[in-house]
Amino acid sequence: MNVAPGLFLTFEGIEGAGKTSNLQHAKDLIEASGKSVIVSREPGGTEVGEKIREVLLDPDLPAMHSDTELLLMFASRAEHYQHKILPALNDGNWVLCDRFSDASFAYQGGGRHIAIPRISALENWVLGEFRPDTTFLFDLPVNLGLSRAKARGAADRIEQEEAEFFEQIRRCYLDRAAKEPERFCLIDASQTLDAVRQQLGKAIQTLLDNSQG
Ligand code: T5A
Repeated sequence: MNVAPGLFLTFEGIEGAGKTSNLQHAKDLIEASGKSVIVSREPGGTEVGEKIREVLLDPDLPAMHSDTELLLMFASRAEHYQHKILPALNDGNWVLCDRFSDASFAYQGGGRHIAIPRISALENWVLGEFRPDTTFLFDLPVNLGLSRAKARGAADRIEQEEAEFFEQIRRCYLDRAAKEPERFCLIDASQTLDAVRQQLGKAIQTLLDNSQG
């Protein structure tokens, strides 16, 4: 639950789903309504968090234990939440974040098979009861997402995993969306960029209408 005056919106999905491509569009729409917007990302978003991100995504590092990976994600998140997200929301900004804790449940839970209660315990430790107001889940078949990500450039450490890893992540995201339909907004990311933007634009307009009413 977010009790600050600004809204916290997160963008989730498998690799190549189009989150980054659509964040700027969402920012433009919200700013056009007169609101102030901060865009950020995870892992990362702060000076310390970006250093942690470098370690997490470095393709030249030897295999990392799944607990190490999870703890580094939450170390980055603790810094991000305390030093950037919360102050920005308390100042009335809307914060748009490229991935947040749902990614830990999907990747380290669904993908790496860490027990969900262990991830929930970390989430409660780092965030208390704070959760995103709305989570846009960009959903598309794994092969399409991976081919888009591959066409864009060299794979990072996590992108080097097999397709089945990402199938499990996609299933975990969809399960979470089904369990929390009031928070999740499902976007069909297999469509053209214009069509995806239209879906996102409608959902953002609803949020803007509700925030003014
Ligand atoms: N991670 C993260 C965890 O494991 N646990 C966690 O708790 C957290 C927070 C982050 C990695 O860390 C993992 C997940 C990730 O593996 P990242 O670089 O931030 O690494 O990875 P992604 O967020 O997955 O970034 P990607 O760039 O791969 O995916 P996007 O942002 O969804 O995709 P985008 O917008 O960059 O688009 C990819 C390509 O597709 C094209 C774009 O032009 C671009 O070239 N594209 C489209 N083409 C056709 N039609 C469309 N509709 C298109 N949309 C985009």
